[in-house]
Amino acid sequence: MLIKVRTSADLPYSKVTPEPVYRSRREFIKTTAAGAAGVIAGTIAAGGCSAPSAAQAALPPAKKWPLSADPAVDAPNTVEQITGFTNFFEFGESKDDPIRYADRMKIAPWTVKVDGLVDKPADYGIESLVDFKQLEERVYRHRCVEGWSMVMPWIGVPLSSVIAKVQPKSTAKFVEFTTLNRPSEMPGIGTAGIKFPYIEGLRLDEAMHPLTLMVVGLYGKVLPNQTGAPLRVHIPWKYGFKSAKSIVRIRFTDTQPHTTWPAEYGEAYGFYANVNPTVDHPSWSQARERRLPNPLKIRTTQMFNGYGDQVASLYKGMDLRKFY
Ligand SMILES: Nc1nc2c(c(=O)[nH]1)N[C@H]1C(S)=C(S)[C@@H](COP(=O)(O)O)O[C@H]1N2
Ligand SMILES: [Mo]
Repeated sequence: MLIKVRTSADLPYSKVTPEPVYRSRREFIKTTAAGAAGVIAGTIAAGGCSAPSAAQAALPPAKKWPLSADPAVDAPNTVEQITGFTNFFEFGESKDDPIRYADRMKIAPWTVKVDGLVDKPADYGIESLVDFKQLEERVYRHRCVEGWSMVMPWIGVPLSSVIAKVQPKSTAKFVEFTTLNRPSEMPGIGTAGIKFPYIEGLRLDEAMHPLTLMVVGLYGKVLPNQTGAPLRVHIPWKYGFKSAKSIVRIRFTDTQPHTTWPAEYGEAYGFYANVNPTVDHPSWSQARERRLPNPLKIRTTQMFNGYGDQVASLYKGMDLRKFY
């Protein structure tokens, strides 16, 4: 007789570890590391729902970027892994809500409002911001605050090339990204416990850094909706939450933008959010990470997610414990 033992791996992630740690003030449930690992493995294995790629339109060819993560140790995750386990609270709080509901979002037509301290403010179509003849595929490490990491072969253009088209004024010091807030297509709006629209931001020199990517695709195709279609950023030396998805407005300003996570739970999430193994989250150590899909594969977290030789100079003289 086979006795089925219910393990933590059978539980949906949402039942065990509410990631949105804004809740931790109220009702945070602490899980053991091993328990959480089992749950993550279960969620990915159950992977469940549909792999998104069949219907996605193909992109023009992208140049392979030479400075990829080391392919020997950093094999890219599959499209199923990347799209099946992610945060996009507009579709719900669980890692597997976005793959279930994100296809409700209409991504065409799409305009991006560019405003603030900029010489060419306008409502732009995507093709006027992104040069689809210059696409690059960059294999980037991705590290989340909750302790997991993946490797993602994003396709896009340097954000600096987008910014150059709209010409910020010399007084601009920051760039703010506002993302789509459309309750009729986004069932998490109204149920997820954070305020919408989701807002992110960067210092202008971070935004102009050659590693910062404006992403439009994944594995040769336009972005699956739950990864932030049609336009999202990725900043590989920062925690995953800095990567705003489904951007509808880019605003240039001389003051630090009021971004979502520091407003919801500032003790845990700072504006900078540089990957830093020595600054712990109130609920988690940041010294190690679990490379999905195998949560038992534990790695040491690297300062700036391993991109320190390229980005550390941006923060010279700053106390990175204070500006976390
Ligand atoms: N619009 C929007 N963007 C968002 C989020 C969100 O809820 N809404 N979540 C953030 C968080 S918390 C993470 S970890 C990353 C996850 O997506 P990725 O794995 O594709 O980077 O998206 C970020 N961008
Ligand atoms: Mo996150």
